[in-house]
Parts: sequence; C-alpha cells; structure tokens
Amino acid sequence: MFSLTIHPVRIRGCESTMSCRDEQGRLILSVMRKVVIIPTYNEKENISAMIDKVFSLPETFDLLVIDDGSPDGTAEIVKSRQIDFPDRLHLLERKGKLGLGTAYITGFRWALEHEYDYIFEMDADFSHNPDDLVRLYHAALAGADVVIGSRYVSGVNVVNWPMHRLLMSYYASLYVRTVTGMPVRDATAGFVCYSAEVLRRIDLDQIQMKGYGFQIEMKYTAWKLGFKIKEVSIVFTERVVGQSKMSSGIFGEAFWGVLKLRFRAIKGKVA
Ligand SMILES: Nc1nc2c(ncn2[C@@H]2O[C@H](COP(=O)(O)OP(=O)(O)OP(=O)(O)O)[C@@H](O)[C@H]2O)c(=O)[nH]1
Ligand SMILES: [Mg+2]
Repeated sequence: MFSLTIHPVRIRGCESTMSCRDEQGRLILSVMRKVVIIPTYNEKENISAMIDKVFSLPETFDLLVIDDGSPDGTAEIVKSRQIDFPDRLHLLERKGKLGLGTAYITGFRWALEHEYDYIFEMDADFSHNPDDLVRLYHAALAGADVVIGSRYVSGVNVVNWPMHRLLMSYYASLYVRTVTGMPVRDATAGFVCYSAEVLRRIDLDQIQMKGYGFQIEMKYTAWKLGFKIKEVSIVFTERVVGQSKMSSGIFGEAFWGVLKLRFRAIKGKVA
C-alpha cells in the first residue's frame, strides 16, 4: 500500500521557480508564483524591516520594490538587501515621483513578463500587516480573482487615523458604490491580490487615474470584466514612521474620475 503525506514545507531552490524537478528532471512539485509589489517614496525607516517580514512569512512571496528616486536613499537600502535575497528581492527605479498608479502599472507589466500567478499590492509603511498576505492568498486559492484587504467589510477596522481621514475614506467607498454600483465596501483599498489572468485581461494602457483613484479604477474594471471579487477583513494601522503622501489633488482626481468611469460604462466602454 502506497501513502503520501504532504507537509507545507519551504523547499530550497523552489522559491522563485514555477516547479521543482528531481535529479532526473522529473516534475515533483509545482509552486504558485507570488510577488508583492511595494511602491516606495522616502521609506528608509520602513523598507528593510518590511523586506525581512515578507521573507519570514510561512508562504513564499517574492518582492518587487518600485522606487521613484527617493531622496532619502530607499533604493540604496533595497540594493544592499538584494545581497541577502538575490533571487527574490527585485527593484525597479524610476527617475522621479511619478505616482502610485503608474508605479503599479509598471510593476504589473514586470510581474506578467516574469510569469507570476498572483500579484499583490501593499504599502511599505506597515499600514497593511504583511501577515495578512497569507490570508489574501488563501482567499485567491479558494477561487477569487481579486482579493481585497478590506477595512470596512466587518465594521470599521482602522487604527490611529484622525476622524476626518476615516470619514473621508469611508464615504469615498460609499460614493463609489453609489455612483458605480460596484458591490465593494473598500473601493480605495491598496492591499489587493490580483490573479495574473485579471491583469492580463485589463488593458493597462487604458487605466487613467494615478492616485487613490487608481485603486478604484482597477477594481471597477476587473468587476466590469466579470471577475470575482472577495473582500477579506483586515485591520489598517496608520504609519508609525515616515511621511504620508496623501494630497488634495489625489482626492480631486478620484472624485471626478469615478464619475468618468460611470459615464464610460454608460457609453459601453470597459478598459
Ligand atoms: N513609487 C512611488 N511610491 C509612492 C508614491 N507615492 C506614495 N508611494 C508609496 O505608496 C505607499 C502608500 O503611500 P502613503 O504615503 O503611505 O500614502 P497613504 O497610505 O495614502 O498615506 P498615509 O496613510 O497617511 O500613510 C507607500 O509605500 C509610499 O511610499 C509615488 O509617487 N511613487
Ligand atoms: Mg500609508
């Protein structure tokens, strides 16, 4: 009688490959390839701890940092850490602060070219708890095409935000739901897992918004294309160190951008 027990172990040499083969070249294990994209602008206080944390998780996630020429030397810190994780820690440097949206688009294209199966978005500032990456991934494995780390799916789970910031974020999601009909409680969330299939189907050239609006536009487009979206409850904690990059321009873009999305849908266009 033959029996096989599978334990969830991390196997050396399998970290960044789609599959493992034995000495004879036979396929012995197939691994889902996962990458977490972290855009950074002046995150020198957070980035090294974040790298250590992601690489200590019980699931294997690669990391792609997209740095926009941070004057504080964030990219240099990442480069120094690539010595520790040569196959798993990746860095793309852009010349100036070009915004979150285009940073993610650049990262998505890179992830598709490098044949990742699941692509995650996460902030560098520990507002998103990296432990939750595993929960997002499991929800994706269970069948969701887009998994959102959601602050508003079971009550309000935000720690240390001033009331005006919380109200703005909460009502922004309500506004998006009302205008677009998209059944998502945290439309501006920046903690998201996309299957590669979703990113391949979305025409990334057509995604127009650059700030918070980008997060809304991506989810909305995936939803209009018929993909299954699942919200997983997370606790969001305001950054402890480093500077926020929120601005009123970002807010205005999202406000008008949501109306544009609705008009585009009425005219029958989906990105
Ligand atoms: N590459 C790149 N990263 C950015 C840019 N703007 C913000 N980021 C990064 O995007 C993530 C989210 O930015 P935050 O400054 O935390 O913005 P926020 O979450 O809206 O603001 P707080 O909640 O107040 O921290 C962080 O990892 C930032 O370093 C940008 O223009 N380019
Ligand atoms: Mg933040």
